[in-house]
Amino acid sequence: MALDYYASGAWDEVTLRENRAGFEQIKLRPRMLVDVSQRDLSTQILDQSLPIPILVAPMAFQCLANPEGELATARAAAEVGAIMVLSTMSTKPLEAVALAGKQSQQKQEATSEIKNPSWFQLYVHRDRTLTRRLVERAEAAGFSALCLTVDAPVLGCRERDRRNQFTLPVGMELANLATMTGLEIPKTAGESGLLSYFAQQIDPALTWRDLEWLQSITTLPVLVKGILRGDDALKALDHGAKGIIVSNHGGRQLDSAIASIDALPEVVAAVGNHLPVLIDGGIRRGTDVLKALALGASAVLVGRPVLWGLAVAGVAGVRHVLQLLRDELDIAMALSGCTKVKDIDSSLVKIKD
Ligand code: HOC
Repeated sequence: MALDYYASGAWDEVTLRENRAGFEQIKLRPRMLVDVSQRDLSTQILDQSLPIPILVAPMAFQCLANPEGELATARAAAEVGAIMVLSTMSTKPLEAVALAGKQSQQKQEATSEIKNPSWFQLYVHRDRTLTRRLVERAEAAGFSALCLTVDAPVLGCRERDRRNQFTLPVGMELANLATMTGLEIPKTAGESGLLSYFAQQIDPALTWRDLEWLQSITTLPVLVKGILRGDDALKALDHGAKGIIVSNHGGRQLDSAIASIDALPEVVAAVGNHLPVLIDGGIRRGTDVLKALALGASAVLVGRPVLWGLAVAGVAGVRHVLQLLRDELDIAMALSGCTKVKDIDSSLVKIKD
């Protein structure tokens, strides 16, 4: 049940596969005879210095992979210098996750430039008081940005979850919400317990005005996650977004939605001069990170590989996955003639017709 929940996409999982296929169709055009003996993978986003242009994507219910759940991911991410985006639907409380990240970061001299190693992903509840309270808690706990998910007015239909009648095992809860609402994912769901919980709690009436509202109740920058079109990116900019995350929710929402990497150029063309544009969906290798940066992304978010690392070996597993990606990006940059992230430009890629 847990593996199916993490691995699955919506309906026929076309978008899930396309996210990978999109990257595979992009070929690299490396530059030769550049002195690449010194390389620097650091970058800047929203006035934050990042040692690597790789973040951990928000993923729900990480205790399904390891008893330490989000605490382990936060520790490993901070050790490697990757910002972790914590899901509203975490199985450890946001305050504890923020603390775990900070404590781990304080031990790491190399990554001490990150002001705060965690961002918070937000679903907006029908009850706005609840959302406001969550935002206040995230701010108080020291999260340094909010990512508003906009591609889930309703939950996508993941048939594997329905077949499994997905629910959280006894003893595991929505750690940020259960204490505030007393509500849990139904333990005896007819289909997927997620579907019923989501339909009951998350507001399908969200509009661009709510983005303005959200930005008005917080001092944190709000990034909009789930954008696949240039015109939507422009609307996000007009309504106060401080960044865009190009995403189709890992293929878990609208099946047949365009692959994230295929949507990236249009979004970058629309707002790339004004806002940082990040991307998730299908990033499995350092060369994928290079391709995304070449097409104008400021950074990438990695999801499922982190969960696989977490499931195999907890903190060590997540650290290993992030280090692999970092080292692969380093090698890919060297082999492409790039010494720093700013050297990675669109001339490095060729998209097959
Ligand atoms: C209880 C509601 O974004 C996913 C996540 C979390 C969904 C919310 C579940 O599974 O895609």
